[in-house]
Amino acid sequence: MKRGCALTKQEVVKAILASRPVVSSGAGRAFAPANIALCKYWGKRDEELNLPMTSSLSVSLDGLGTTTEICLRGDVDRLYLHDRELAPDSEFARRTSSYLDLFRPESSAGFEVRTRGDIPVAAGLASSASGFAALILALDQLFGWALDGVSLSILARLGSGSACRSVFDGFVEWHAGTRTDGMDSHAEPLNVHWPEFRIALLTLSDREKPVGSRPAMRQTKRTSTLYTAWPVQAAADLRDIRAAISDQDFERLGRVSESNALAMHATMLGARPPVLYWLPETVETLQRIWALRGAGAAIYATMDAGPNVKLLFEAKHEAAVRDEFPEARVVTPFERAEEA
Ligand code: 2P0
Repeated sequence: MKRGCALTKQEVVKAILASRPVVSSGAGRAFAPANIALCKYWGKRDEELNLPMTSSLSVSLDGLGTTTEICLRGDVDRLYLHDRELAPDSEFARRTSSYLDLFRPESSAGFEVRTRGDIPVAAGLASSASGFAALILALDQLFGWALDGVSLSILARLGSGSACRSVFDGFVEWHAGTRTDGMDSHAEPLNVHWPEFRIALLTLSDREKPVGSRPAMRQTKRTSTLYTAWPVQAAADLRDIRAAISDQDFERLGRVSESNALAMHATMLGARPPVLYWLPETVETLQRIWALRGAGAAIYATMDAGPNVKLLFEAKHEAAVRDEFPEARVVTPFERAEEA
């Protein structure tokens, strides 16, 4: 892809860390939440820097996410997931090490990284979002950079686009930005609390998906004529969702979020060859949700790059959701705000 005068990842890191200390405080430890997009990120304008075609808006899952500890040790990276060392040639280790390359004080320095997550990966929650967000927050502590949220969000994006949203809690908007260096492409928290807001995670299949979201996005953008409609739709949906959040108008929020997810999947179906993440159970679940809605309960669905379904609803319908979907994991994104 022609990138004009865009920067490399390393140049972005250098620009952000220009005046920061390079001293290790011994260790860094941080938690970052998973996030679910209500207005989706689908398609990039720059694949090197993970710059999106459109802005997106998510809600972070309070308490569900990744915790990472990091220190400098030895001359090779050692990565542990739930205390089990990962093979250096595993996909996770290779991706993490190539991200860590951006931050080594010397090229011979190795990191020891210990990661644990309570993310139901099988439920289709991207662990890369909370993973790279926790990693950059832990690096910030390790090196004592004391970076602001915008800088941390930009650096998290270099690991995985959606990770830039997981640097913050609650509702979070990722501004697509227009600059080729991506310095205006970062997330921002909306600072709205909605204690009654609920998300339920439904695992319909834990089989590995046939195609990862990264190649799927690329294929959709390059070959789907339906994708040409996506930026206009996403911009309109974002405005609607922002307004619905500000008015705490749940039905509008649910209606637009569900349509936005379905439109994203429609762009994938238009790709050649098509990308289809849905299973028969996905359709069946949507129809069960629509039946609940037909009976008067404001329960909506959203789906990401996988067959599983996330339900959006308010506290007053939690009993109905638990009744219909006893296997669902119900998350209260604003729990802490509720306690405060
Ligand atoms: C989202 N997804 O907004 C959308 C909806 C999947 C479907 O962000 O290539 O893992 O690392 O920037 O962030 C998944 O994309 O992709 C994603 P990269 P990422 O949540």
